[in-house]
Amino acid sequence: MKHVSLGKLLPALMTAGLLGLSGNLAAAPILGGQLYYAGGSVTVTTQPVSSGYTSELWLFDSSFNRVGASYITLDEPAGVTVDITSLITGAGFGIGDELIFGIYVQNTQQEFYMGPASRNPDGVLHAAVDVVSASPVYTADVGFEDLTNGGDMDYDDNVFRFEGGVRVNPAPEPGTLLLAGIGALGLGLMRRRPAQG
Ligand SMILES: [Ca+2]
Repeated sequence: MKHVSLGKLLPALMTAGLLGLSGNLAAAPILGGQLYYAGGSVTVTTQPVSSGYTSELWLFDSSFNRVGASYITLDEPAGVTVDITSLITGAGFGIGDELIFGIYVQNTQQEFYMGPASRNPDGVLHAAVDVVSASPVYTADVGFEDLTNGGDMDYDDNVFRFEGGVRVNPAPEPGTLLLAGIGALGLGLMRRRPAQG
C-alpha cells in the first residue's frame, strides 16, 4: 500500500513542479535571452519606452559587426513597424542562426547587446526577452537597459516587439534548480514516511 501511494506522490510533485516552471517561464521575461532566426518574415515594432535617451536598434553578426547600412529604427516614437526580413536573409542568416540585436545609445555613444553579460562593455546584462505569444504569430518583446551597469534593471528603457520568424532560447534559469529541488523533496518524503509510520 505504501509503495502505491508514494509512487503516486512523487510523479504528482514532479508534475506540479513542471507546471509551475513552465507557467513561470511563460510569464516572466528571460534575462539574457537570445533570439534565433526561424525562417520566414520578421517585423519589429517600437513599444512605449521609459528613457530620456535616444537609442538606435541594430542587428549584429556573430563578430558584432553592424548589419545593414543604417539602424533599423530608433526606440521612439512607439508604433513604428519595420520589416527586417530582407535585412536578415540578405546578410546570409539562416534558420537557427542567432540574431544579435543591440542598441546604440546616441547620447552616450555606448552599445549594448542581447544575450550574455560578457558581451557588454560593463559586463552586465542589458536585455530581457518576454515571449508575449507563441501562436498564431510568434511575438517576443525585447527590452533594453540603456545605462552603464544596467541602470535600474527593469529593462524597459527601449522595448522592441519582434513578430514572425524568431524564437527565443531561454538563458539558464534558477527554475531548473527549483524543479530539481522539488524532485529531491519528493524523494525525501518517500524515505521519511516509513520511518514515521
Ligand atoms: Ca530602466
